[in-house]
Amino acid sequence: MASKLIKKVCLLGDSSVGKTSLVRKYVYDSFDDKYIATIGTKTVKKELEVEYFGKELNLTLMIWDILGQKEYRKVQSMSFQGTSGALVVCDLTRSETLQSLKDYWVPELRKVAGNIPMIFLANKCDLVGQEDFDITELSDYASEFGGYYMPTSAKTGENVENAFLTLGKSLVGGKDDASVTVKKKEAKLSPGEVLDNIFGHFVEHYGQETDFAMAVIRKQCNTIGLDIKNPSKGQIVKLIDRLGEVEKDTLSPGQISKNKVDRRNFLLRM
Ligand code: G3D
Ligand code: MG
Repeated sequence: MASKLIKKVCLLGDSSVGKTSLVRKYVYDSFDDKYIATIGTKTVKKELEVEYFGKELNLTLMIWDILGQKEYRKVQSMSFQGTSGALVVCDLTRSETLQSLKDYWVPELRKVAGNIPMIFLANKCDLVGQEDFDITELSDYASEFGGYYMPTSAKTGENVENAFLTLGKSLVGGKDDASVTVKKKEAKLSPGEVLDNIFGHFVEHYGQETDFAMAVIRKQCNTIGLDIKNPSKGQIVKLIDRLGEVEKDTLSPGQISKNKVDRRNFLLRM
């Protein structure tokens, strides 16, 4: 069953960079959610599915569209409270909006919300030929904070969904309550049960006869020196890596990395 998680995120940046347009494009093009009445800022809700260690996670974003006018400092910093992540938006056609992120928005956000995931957006990328700065200036700045940046257009939709999804993923990828929520849902596994699950998973996905697949597993366990009755965590990690190596002959890179995630997920339950 999918775990549920609710996170608050903010859009911030100068007036007219396109924050409200980005939210509209994202929320109303896909789903017909309605605005929820709030004080001072607009909030919309959007549900998305993200994968976390091979598990489906139902993530609800509470999206706060914050007033861009700098006179509203109090409202802004109140709005930042409790936010888990942010889309930090500038307008590619106005370089002063990038400068504002550096001078005002990012420092203000971090003062209140601390070191949270941020995705940096250079909006209005559809206005080709009207750029006022190069996107590498944004990527240089973003690299100080984890490096996520992308050109977006609320008009054409370019990267709009991607921006929110990337933010969503970064919220569950970190060391926060997501891992706790996921793990709590499932019963603990003994080391033997973890191995049992990993073996079964390998046999199921290897695409060879069961006895042949089991022989492969035996060989890898022997090489590692893994004792079936009393495996250590480190040995299981090694086994997962080695099985991934073996699969290179028969499976696609995508499938191999998915398998690894599934198998590590068993280990997480130990
Ligand atoms: P804000 O919420 O950050 O203040 P808005 O910004 O979403 O209100 O957008 C400000 C103006 O920029 C709007 O124009 C909007 O249509 C335009 N805009 C927003 N995003 C884009 C984009 O990606 N491309 C282009 N070409 N225009 C965009 P108006 O004229 O209504 O003020
Ligand atoms: Mg707005």
